[in-house]
Amino acid sequence: MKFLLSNIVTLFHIFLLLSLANGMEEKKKDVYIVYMGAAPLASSPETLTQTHLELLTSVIKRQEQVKLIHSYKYGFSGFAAKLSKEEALAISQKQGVVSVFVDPIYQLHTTRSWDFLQLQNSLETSLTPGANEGDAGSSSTGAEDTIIGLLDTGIWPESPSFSDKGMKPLKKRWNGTCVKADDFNSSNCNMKLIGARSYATDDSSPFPLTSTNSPRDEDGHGTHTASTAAGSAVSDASYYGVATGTAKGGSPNSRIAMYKVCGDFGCSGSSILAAFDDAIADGVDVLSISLGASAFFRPDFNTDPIAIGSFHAVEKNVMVVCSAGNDGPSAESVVNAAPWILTVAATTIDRKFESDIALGGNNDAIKGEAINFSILDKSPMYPLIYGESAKSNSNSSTDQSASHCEVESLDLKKIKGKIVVCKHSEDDTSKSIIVDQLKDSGAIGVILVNDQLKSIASAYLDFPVTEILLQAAEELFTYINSTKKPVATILPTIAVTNYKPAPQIAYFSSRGPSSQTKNILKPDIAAPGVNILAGWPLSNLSSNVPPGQKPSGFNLLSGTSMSCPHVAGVAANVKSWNPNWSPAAIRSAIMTTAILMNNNKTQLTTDSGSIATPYDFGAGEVNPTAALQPGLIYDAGPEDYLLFLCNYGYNTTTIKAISNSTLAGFECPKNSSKDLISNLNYPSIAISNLQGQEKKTVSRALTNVGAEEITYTVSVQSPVGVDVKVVPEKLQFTKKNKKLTYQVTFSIKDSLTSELFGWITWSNGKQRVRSPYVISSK
Ligand SMILES: *[C@@H]1O[C@H](CO)[C@@H](O)[C@H](O)[C@H]1NC(C)=O
Ligand SMILES: *[C@@H]1O[C@H](CO)[C@@H](O)[C@H](O)[C@H]1NC(C)=O
Ligand SMILES: *[C@@H]1O[C@H](CO)[C@@H](O)[C@H](O)[C@H]1NC(C)=O
Ligand SMILES: *[C@@H]1O[C@H](CO)[C@@H](O)[C@H](O)[C@H]1NC(C)=O
Ligand SMILES: *[C@@H]1O[C@H](CO)[C@@H](O)[C@H](O)[C@H]1NC(C)=O
Ligand SMILES: *[C@@H]1O[C@H](CO)[C@@H](O)[C@H](O)[C@H]1NC(C)=O
Ligand SMILES: *[C@@H]1O[C@H](CO)[C@@H](O)[C@H](O)[C@H]1NC(C)=O
Ligand SMILES: *[C@@H]1O[C@H](CO)[C@@H](O)[C@H](O)[C@H]1NC(C)=O
Ligand SMILES: *[C@@H]1O[C@H](CO)[C@@H](O)[C@H](O)[C@H]1NC(C)=O
Ligand SMILES: CC(=O)N[C@H]1CO[C@H](CO)[C@@H](O)[C@@H]1O
Repeated sequence: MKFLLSNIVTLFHIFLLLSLANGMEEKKKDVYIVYMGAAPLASSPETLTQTHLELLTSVIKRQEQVKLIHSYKYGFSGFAAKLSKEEALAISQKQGVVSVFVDPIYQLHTTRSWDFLQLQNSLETSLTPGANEGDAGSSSTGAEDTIIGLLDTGIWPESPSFSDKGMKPLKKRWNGTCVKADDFNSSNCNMKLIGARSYATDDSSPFPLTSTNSPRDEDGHGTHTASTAAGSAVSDASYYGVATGTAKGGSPNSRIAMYKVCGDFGCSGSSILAAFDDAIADGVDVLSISLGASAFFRPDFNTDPIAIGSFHAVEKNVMVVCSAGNDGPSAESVVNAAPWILTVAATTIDRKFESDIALGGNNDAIKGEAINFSILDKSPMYPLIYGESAKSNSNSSTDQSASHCEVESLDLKKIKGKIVVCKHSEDDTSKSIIVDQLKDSGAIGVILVNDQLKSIASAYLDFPVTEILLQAAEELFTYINSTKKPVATILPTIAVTNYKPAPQIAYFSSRGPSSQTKNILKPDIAAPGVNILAGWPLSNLSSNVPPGQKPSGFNLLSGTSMSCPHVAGVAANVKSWNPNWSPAAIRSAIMTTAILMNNNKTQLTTDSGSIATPYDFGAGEVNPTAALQPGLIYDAGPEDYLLFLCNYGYNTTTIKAISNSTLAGFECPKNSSKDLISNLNYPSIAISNLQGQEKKTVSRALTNVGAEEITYTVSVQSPVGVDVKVVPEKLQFTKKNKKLTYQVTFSIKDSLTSELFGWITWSNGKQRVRSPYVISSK
């Protein structure tokens, strides 16, 4: 975010030169990941590394230096090394090797990646938190012995969010450490921040990810997510006076361990795996991962570092919570969708940042959204001009380009000293570049007319800008057309709280179904991810500090990156109440207690106003308090996930290599099939490929985690066109029967033209255990 496009170009050129120089004598080598499945119980970490070296040596010809970039040896086995294509192929054929793949670069899930690439001073990522976020079950005490690990950009340890005031020493075993670097050492850690490691640099990587091998956060993202998950309460936090309130993490008593895997160029898969490997051995309880592959790069479960690392984490009882991605609202854009991961979508909160427009004449103010830090007078007002009316005579300039304020299309004399109105579409040059160019050309303010609703308020630090929707622009254009000398001003930003309706699904939040299988419903859950206020480095480097202000130490960001740590905080609280629960049990508690209604007491919608579905929000908006006492849970363990992999299409040989330390005698059932994926004991149900006149039955098992003897009764909410039968309709849990199964049969008369969604709810009169379902013909 802070690095400039020109830096990328420069570094890339240097790299090209270097590789050309080497290329003469040496074939092109890339960093590859060699994944070898579970770490054999019998091997020590040292012998495992020795095995990796031997394997590598066996394929490297000539007198080359043999070097492991990483050796994965605690949570699972494998390594990263520079290899030629031929060497990679040779290794992939060796015994015990599950997969070999080029080290991918993943991205942080703040705002859209194309925004990120278009560089921009990343004003677009900057924006805020909500009145109700951060309260995630934080009233619950406890959690002092729960450790949340984050794979991110590092941490700014001096942030007040990481103060350990009032905390007691950790009571359980912790193998983590705070690594030493030029600007970081163990004195930066305390009873809140108990671990910090860095992987984001490696000399042999073609793109060294950062210049120093320090866990210090030069970006801000990691400081933000860590403080959202488990930051201590900081009163009077604000973004330069906006959104003032107490900033506090979802689980303010939990401890934090940071694993820095991302640098300026993104987050390498080999670093991500190294972080998983250490986090498992260190003893974290919950991992919060706000990054992932883009929706267009579709790695399989055995070539996706996040799927691999999280499988072994979950196998060792570590809960893994991941962001769903910011590639929405297109269907099938969700990533991090393995069934052992809790996948989080993003919603708005009940706060908006309004910068309204006052027009000359007797017009009402037009509601705009943005955060500005500059001062325009309320009166007299400023001349107003539409970009199209300022079109230059140059023959490259069109009505279209001028109306969108492409600067070379404008007659700069005409915009000088005026507020310029510009249309803006998703594919245009980024907003911040257009705004910067207009500012440099002498405009005194900008009104952007967006063709799509964006729930994110952009912050413009030293220039008056506001954004409105196309529909709201009608009045503005009518005024401009009807007046010889139109005038306007942009009013001060106000934070409107109790905004209704909220939550809404954010436009950018990635949507289901998963491109990998339609028989698991993803995403799983939704949480606040728009304009979230949280901790930020106290440096000028990474934050956009308004002129004349000191770095505030807080920033407003948007993305599923921000929603993920909210849920990680809730997961940590659930875990601290129920230390023996499996990751699946914690997920079930969070999903079956989710909220489906907004603060206007109607069903959840997207931020464009349409009714939202489980492909947008999974089981609903996270309910931090109810998740602590779910009554019943859908449990699952490593065997269930192995069975999933059989049904998905992996063979017994591959699956044994992935996980034979858990289950020596595991065999895929002969009847394994994609249809049976729906039988995984998941807290939601997804059935695909259901044709007209057909029936499909799935089974589920519920475990009673509440009062000893209790009866639950089912109720089903179904759309027209589908018949749903649950057998039995009553589940009587006694002391002997803590776990009971039921079957659900779905049948349809006519083939469906689109997916249908419904709900299956078990209730004991007090508690409600609710699961969404989706059925589709394809
Ligand atoms: C799998 O089991 C075999 C024999 O039981 C053993 O030789 C091998 O090392 C194991 N592999 C892993 C990854 O645990
Ligand atoms: C750790 O860093 C602090 C401040 O940068 C410095 O004062 C201290 O001497 C360092 N401690 C060690 C053990 O290097
Ligand atoms: C910490 O390390 C010790 C010794 O290597 C090991 O026995 C223990 O299992 C580790 N703790 C965790 C939580 O992995
Ligand atoms: C129009 O474009 C042509 C080719 O780019 C250029 O030679 C010519 O000078 C331009 N005319 C004007 C009026 O700008
Ligand atoms: C204003 O005038 C422009 C042309 O100058 C026209 O395209 C637009 O439709 C008019 N808008 C309104 C609301 O009258
Ligand atoms: C709130 O709900 C009522 C009726 O249920 C509806 O008329 C109103 O428009 C809603 N308000 C918002 C802001 O959506
Ligand atoms: C940040 O910038 C201000 C003024 O531009 C300067 O006084 C201050 O020293 C800078 N702080 C850091 C940490 O660089
Ligand atoms: C299992 O699958 C792997 C990868 O697709 C393949 O290489 C291997 O030959 C298969 N093994 C058997 C026994 O089918
Ligand atoms: C598949 O086979 C297993 C035994 O390997 C059996 O328990 C299960 O009921 C079968 N499932 C179906 C749907 O036929
Ligand atoms: C954050 C904020 O609202 N900043 C400024 C926006 O502009 C008005 C004046 O137009 C200022 O009063 C605000 O402080």
